[in-house]
Parts: sequence; C-alpha cells; structure tokens
Amino acid sequence: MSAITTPSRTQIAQALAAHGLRLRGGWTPAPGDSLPQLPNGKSAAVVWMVGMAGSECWPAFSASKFFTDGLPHPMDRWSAHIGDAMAQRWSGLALYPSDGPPYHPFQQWANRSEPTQSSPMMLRIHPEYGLWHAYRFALALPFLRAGDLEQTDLERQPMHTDLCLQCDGQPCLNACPVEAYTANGFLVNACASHLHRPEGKDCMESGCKARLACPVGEDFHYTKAHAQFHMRAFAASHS
Ligand code: B12
Ligand code: SF4
Ligand code: SF4
Repeated sequence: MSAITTPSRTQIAQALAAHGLRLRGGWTPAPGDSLPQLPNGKSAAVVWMVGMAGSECWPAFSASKFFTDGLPHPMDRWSAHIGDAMAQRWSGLALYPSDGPPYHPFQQWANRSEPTQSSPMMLRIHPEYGLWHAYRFALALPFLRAGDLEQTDLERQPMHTDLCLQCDGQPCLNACPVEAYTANGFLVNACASHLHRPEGKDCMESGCKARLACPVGEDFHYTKAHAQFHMRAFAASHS
C-alpha cells in the first residue's frame, strides 16, 4: 500500500492558484460535525475551504471544456473535476456546496476559517472581498502538518466586527427594484420573476443591484461576463 502524502498549506494554495482558486483557510472537525468518512475509513483531521474572491477563477473556468460543452451546471462540474482530483491525490474527500439537500453548512464552515460575518443579503460578508466571494468545495484530508492551521486568515487578521451594523444607510436594502430583501429573508420568486421581465435586464446584464450597492469590497466586483453567467444560471433555475 502506498504511503499517504500530506500536503503543506502552501502546496495546496499553489495547486489551487493554478486554477484561479483560493485557499480560504481551514478548520479542524469535532465529533458533532458529522462529516463523511474518508476513503481510508478514518475521520478528517482538517477541512480546507476552497473558493474565490472576485472573478479570479473566471479566466481558468471560461477556458475549460466545461464552459463550452453545453451540459448543465458547468461551474459545478469544473469544480468537481478539480476537487475530486485533489482529494484523490491526497487521500481525502472533496465536499461540494451543492451536494444536497441536506446541504453541508458551508457558511458555518466558512466562519470557522475566515473573518466573515452575516449580512442582510444572507450572503456572508468578508471585510476585504465584501459580498463578492463564494466557495467551490471543501477538501477534507486525513492529516494536517504542524503549524499549518495557525496560519489561517482568521487567526492572522483582526476581526472586523459589525460591518453591516455600522454601515451608513445599509444601501443594499434599498437598491432592489422589487424589494426582494425583507426582514423575513430573500424573496426568491420576486427576484426571479423580475429577472424574466424586460425590466430585469439591468440585473441580468450587470448583476444584482442590491449586491452592487454594498460599499465593501468594490475592487472585487465580478466582471460583466462572470456576473452574467451567475445571473443567467439563477434565472434559468427559477423560471
Ligand atoms: C439553497 C441555497 C440557495 C437558495 C436559498 C438561499 C437561502 N438563503 O436559504 C437560493 C437559490 C435562493 C440561493 C441563491 C443564491 N445563493 Co445560495 N446557496 C444555497 C446553498 C446551496 C444551501 C444553503 C443551505 O441551506 N445550507 C444549509 C445550512 C445548514 O448551512 P449553513 O452554513 O448553516 O447556512 C445557513 C446559515 O449560515 C444561515 N445564515 C447565514 N448567515 C446567518 C447569520 C445568522 C445569525 C444565522 C442564525 C444564520 C445565518 O443562512 C444559510 C442558508 O440557510 C448554499 C451552499 C451551502 N451548502 O451552504 C449556497 C450559498 C449560501 N449561496 C451562495 C450564493 C453566492 C448565492 C447567490 C448570490 C447565487 C449567485 N451565484 O449569484 C444567490 C443569492 C442568494 C441570496 N441573496 O440569498 C453562496 C454564498 C457565499 C457567501 N458569500 O456567503 C453559497 C455558500 C454557495 C457557494 N458556492 O458559495 N442560494
Ligand atoms: S451595504 Fe452595508 S449593510 Fe448591506 S451588505 Fe454592505 S455593508 Fe452590509
Ligand atoms: S438580482 Fe435584481 S431583482 Fe434580484 S435581488 Fe438583486 S436587485 Fe433584486
């Protein structure tokens, strides 16, 4: 039987960067986390969070075969291609945000790896990337090198507390033309219906106005092509 290779945090980050993906920190599972077993039958020692900030993954994704093959869910399939290969290489398991329902609690996991906070948009807000970030997969691995988790962003950066509570006027809450963001959550159908009408053209072409109204992370706004890709996917799945 071949020995298991334990990659360093730097090696993982470099392997991901080759695909325009970002290592978003990691966390150590506890028994209550009920993660699936790894292929060797053992529990994971660490879960690394993988995602992107802004449109950094767009060049690699849009150049991949998944973008043009005409099959459904191209970005999920692109992510799975990368995540499964890494999991196999390092004897772990890749877990995906869209696995489910029931879904893995990605936003709770993210909070254990990075200084993200809740926002009225239901998305986690990051002090640097704002609302312009997402997760592509989580890599559960059997071993962790000493010192690697002490380097997590959560421990290195000061916590920026209350970003949204201190936000002047909370412009995100007033920018949606159909008031899809309410005190009771996100009105998916109100948003989706608007996107299917001619009045929704702005959102379809430039991205969600509510998200764009947020002053945090403006340098990380998605490019037009990237924003349109997500808006079309969202509208198509809520027709
Ligand atoms: C179902 C789903 C949706 C549904 C419903 C969303 C909802 N608010 O219930 C729909 C289709 C509407 C949707 C839409 C979008 N989604 Co969505 N969605 C999911 C998905 C697949 C499952 C959510 C879930 O039920 N998780 C299960 C629970 C147990 O996990 P959780 O970590 O506990 O998550 C919940 C809590 O954290 C809670 N929460 C968040 N903040 C706070 C704060 C407090 C105090 C409390 C108590 C709870 C709480 O809300 C979460 C959802 O219920 C997640 C991926 C995932 N696996 O989590 C993506 C996810 C949440 N979506 C995401 C995104 C980006 C979007 C879109 C912007 C799509 C896009 N690409 O343009 C839109 C807009 C959403 C919006 N404004 O609300 C990202 C969010 C990234 C981020 N920055 O936080 C995720 C994490 C996927 C990803 N690949 O990264 N989504
Ligand atoms: S506009 Fe203000 S309240 Fe809304 S998400 Fe951004 S920082 Fe938070
Ligand atoms: S995409 Fe447009 S309609 Fe939907 S929530 Fe955002 S601003 Fe509102």
